[in-house]
Amino acid sequence: MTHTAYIGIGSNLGDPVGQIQQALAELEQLPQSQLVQTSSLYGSKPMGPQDQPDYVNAVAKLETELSPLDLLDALQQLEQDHQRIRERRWGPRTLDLDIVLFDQQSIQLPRLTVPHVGMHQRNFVLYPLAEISPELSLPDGTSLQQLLDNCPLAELTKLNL
Ligand code: A4P
Ligand code: MG
Repeated sequence: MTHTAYIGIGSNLGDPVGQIQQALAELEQLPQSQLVQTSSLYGSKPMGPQDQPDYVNAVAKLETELSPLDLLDALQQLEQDHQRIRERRWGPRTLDLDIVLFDQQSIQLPRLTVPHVGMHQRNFVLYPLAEISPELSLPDGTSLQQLLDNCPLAELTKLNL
């Protein structure tokens, strides 16, 4: 069965734009999956501790035959590949891949919560998501537009690459 998954991508170490472009190329190679759409890349101020570099964020839309946990495994493997390469030079945090939405499923497992718990507050998830799929809604019926109305664009900027 084919599922639609939205993946939130973030990086703030090394060469974040390069990390994300490489991650998108790797998502294209994911088994039993097709990368159908990607948002623009966005520059964003760090959420959480401010003593870290700005982030680059994007969202990708996948059609996949993988189960949610198999998809999570594949994404974590990609994260590890990036961390392994960069760890020596730049530190531990180079690529974050989060499953934002998986069909209209609500998933509560020890390893996986979908929709992603933080998405309501994260302009760097919501605006790229809206660029790809403005008509989306969450499993609880909340529309993406409602979330956007409550989440200021603030300092999120679309990068012109
Ligand atoms: N996990 C549970 N649900 C999910 C899901 N839907 N997708 C579990 C992916 N993973 C999920 O993640 C910790 C664990 O969450 C995983 O083992 C998985 O089983 P992690 O990425 O290894 O660790 P983390 O960084 O401590 O957690 P997390 O939640 O990914 O970090 P955040 O909250 O995303 O914070 N500011 C800007 N502007 N842009 C950003 O992208 N990102 C962070 C990272 C902070 N500030 C940011 C950004
Ligand atoms: Mg993560």
